[in-house]
Amino acid sequence: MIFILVIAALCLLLVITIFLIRRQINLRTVENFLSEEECQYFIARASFYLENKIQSMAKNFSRTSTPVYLQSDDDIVMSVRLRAADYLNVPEGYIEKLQVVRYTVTQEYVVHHDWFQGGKAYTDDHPDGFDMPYQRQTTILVYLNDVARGGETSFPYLRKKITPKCGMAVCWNNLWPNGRGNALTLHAGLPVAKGMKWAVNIWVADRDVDRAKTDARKKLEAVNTRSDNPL
Ligand SMILES: O=C(O)CCC(=O)C(=O)O
Repeated sequence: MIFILVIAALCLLLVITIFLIRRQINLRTVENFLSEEECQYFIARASFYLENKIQSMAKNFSRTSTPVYLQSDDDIVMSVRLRAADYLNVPEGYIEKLQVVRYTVTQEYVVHHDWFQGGKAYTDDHPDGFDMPYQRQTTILVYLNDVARGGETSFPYLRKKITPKCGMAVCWNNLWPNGRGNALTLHAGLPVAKGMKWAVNIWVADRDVDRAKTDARKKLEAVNTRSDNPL
């Protein structure tokens, strides 16, 4: 009898733990987060950058898809940024530069986390980079088209696979309540089997992104100045 009670208690504990983890990650989808016109606009703008090779791509061996960053310099990009900020109830400055990703057939992004594990930030005046001065608290991934076959976003620990749908957003929390990265948010963009896949990453930080980078740069410069000074 005691044995059965212990097993039941352990099962209950497991169910509660799974429930709390799922609630923390809060993986959800939002239909029509972007309109069809906005999706087409994002694809056209990213295609222009890709065709004219305006951005040089850093090599990343876990991703065969191609990323393109969009400047926040037009009304449509700005209105999407404001919509995302409003949806999460954070200031617009918490949102990183939007990143459009394009996958052709067989391309994928293997399992990874969106939160930083000792990553670096790179700017023109610090090409060698400096420690990431913020964390990505939330990801909003919006699909910009329907994919003919494949290209699902897979969350192995959550046993979830999401099929891309034009305009639909997938949203989740990357961090634990103490601000540390949650390893259970591991996810992948599965290989595209037919057609193309386009999506936009809207990464939301835990603080103002530009201010965090400026503060970190200043701190680094202060340290460098001190170490240059023999006194
Ligand atoms: O394309 C997907 O489904 C996932 C994309 C992703 O995880 C990323 O770009 O960081």
